[in-house]
Amino acid sequence: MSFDLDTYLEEERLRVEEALERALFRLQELPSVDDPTAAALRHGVLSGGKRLRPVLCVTAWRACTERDEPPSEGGRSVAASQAIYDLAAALELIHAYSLVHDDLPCMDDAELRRGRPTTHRALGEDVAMRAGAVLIPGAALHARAAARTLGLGGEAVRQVVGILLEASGAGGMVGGQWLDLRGEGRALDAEELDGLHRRKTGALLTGSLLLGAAAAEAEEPVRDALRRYGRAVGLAFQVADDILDATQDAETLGKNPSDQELDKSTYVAVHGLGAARGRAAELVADAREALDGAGLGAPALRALADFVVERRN
Ligand code: GRG
Repeated sequence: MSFDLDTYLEEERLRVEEALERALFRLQELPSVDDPTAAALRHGVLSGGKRLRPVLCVTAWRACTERDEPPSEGGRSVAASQAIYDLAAALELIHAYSLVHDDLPCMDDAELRRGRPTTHRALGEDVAMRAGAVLIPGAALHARAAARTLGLGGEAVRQVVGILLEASGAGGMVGGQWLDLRGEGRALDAEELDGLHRRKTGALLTGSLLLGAAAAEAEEPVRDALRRYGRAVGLAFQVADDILDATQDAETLGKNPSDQELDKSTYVAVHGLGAARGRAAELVADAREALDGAGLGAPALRALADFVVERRN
């Protein structure tokens, strides 16, 4: 029987949205509710998006704990059944900050994100800067609290926070963004392009899988398989992003400017459209092999790997 990914994504997204509301409620203890920073937090975090990173996290957790259905609240406390979504939401807080800062005039100077004005265009540059900064420690603290509510011990809690921060730090997303900015206006070779995107996009996507595995206290071989799956899907995601950027308009994508306008090297520019499509397919096959090798049926993870390269935005 084929996996119904549309229904799965819709149900999971709803749970993630609820978790993000809970996360913002806590974060907004800092700026008073009538401060524009609170509005910027809501604008940056609750403005749509596929919620892929939290969905990957919860799906990996479920694959490791062999729960096929979304966790029901029967038999477990409400707090415990929500906690895996709270943990997963921390990834989206980091992702949201990265988009808010990426769009700033000192970076990509974007006007449109997820079909709406970017946070700084809507609420001001200083406010967007502040909201992004609040999200970074906020995400780490939120992850720690969720891991404790899940009942994880001290070592597992430390792992969870470490995974989140390593994925988003200089060896991961921030380092990748720096390489990206440094590469603007220069033709990168294939190796540089892979290195940049393994950090900029791949690290947080891989971290999403590892976070789910750490929350499930999975064995090392399973974590290795999910790491390989994450590395493959993370790169496939970026190849697909470049294909979409080259073939779709700003209205369909809900964002501008395009990579071409920013004079960025892309998989399409470096390899050509056909070879980029071939690379994406190879990476998805590698992701599936990783699951096979660890004996993980994980139909949702398999369907998500296909979704990453077949998506429309
Ligand atoms: C100080 C150098 C420095 C960096 C700060 C700004 C920043 C940190 C990092 C930017 C990282 C970045 C923008 C990565 C892009 C990742 C990406 C492909 C975003 C689009 O992700 P989707 O398609 O978006 O999942 P939705 O809208 O669905 O959430």
